[in-house]
Amino acid sequence: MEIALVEGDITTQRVDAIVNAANSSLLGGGGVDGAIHRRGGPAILAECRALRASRYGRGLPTGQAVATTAGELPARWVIHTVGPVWSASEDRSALLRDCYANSLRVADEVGASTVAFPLVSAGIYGWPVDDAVGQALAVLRSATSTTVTEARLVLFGSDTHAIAREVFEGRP
Ligand code: AR6
Repeated sequence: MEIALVEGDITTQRVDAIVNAANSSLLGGGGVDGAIHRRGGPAILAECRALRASRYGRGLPTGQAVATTAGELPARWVIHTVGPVWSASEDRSALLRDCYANSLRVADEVGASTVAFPLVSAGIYGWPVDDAVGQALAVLRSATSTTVTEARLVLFGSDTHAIAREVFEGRP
């Protein structure tokens, strides 16, 4: 699997699936979640509501992932995952890695070969950007049993992109 780092807006990526940093409600929010629902149109929310009415009556648990249509976006699927809120006193990094591992598994299930990821938890949920990149890369670099051929980490803004590149290249 090729791992690419790009600076940009995930909603414009031409890939099979984009990952959404959602919340358990699956009913939208700010950040990348807000952008995806805004630009993807009402079909995404309609499927999210259906998921809440069926499989996820109590919401999507942190670390899990589920796919819906991508509505009017260039991608075919949105894979919604729920990152953990950053905590300085508790190590929640296993849950953050679960987000990437479970999103890859769902990509395999729907047959998505190219997948774009945002930096899950590194916005409103407060995760330090450098560590969020490290957790993402730990999963993506060790993914062996996936049919995904390209995992694209989409960094929003030049500062975030610069930090991600340093982590990617192993610079201190
Ligand atoms: N494309 C790519 N990355 C983006 C975009 C975009 N269009 N917009 C923001 N980012 P966040 P979280 C970056 O806050 O921390 C929502 O309200 C952003 O700069 O979107 O997991 C949900 O409903 C940051 O680097 O997600 C939840 O309630 C990264 O995406 C909560 O926020 C993640 O920031 C989830 O918080």
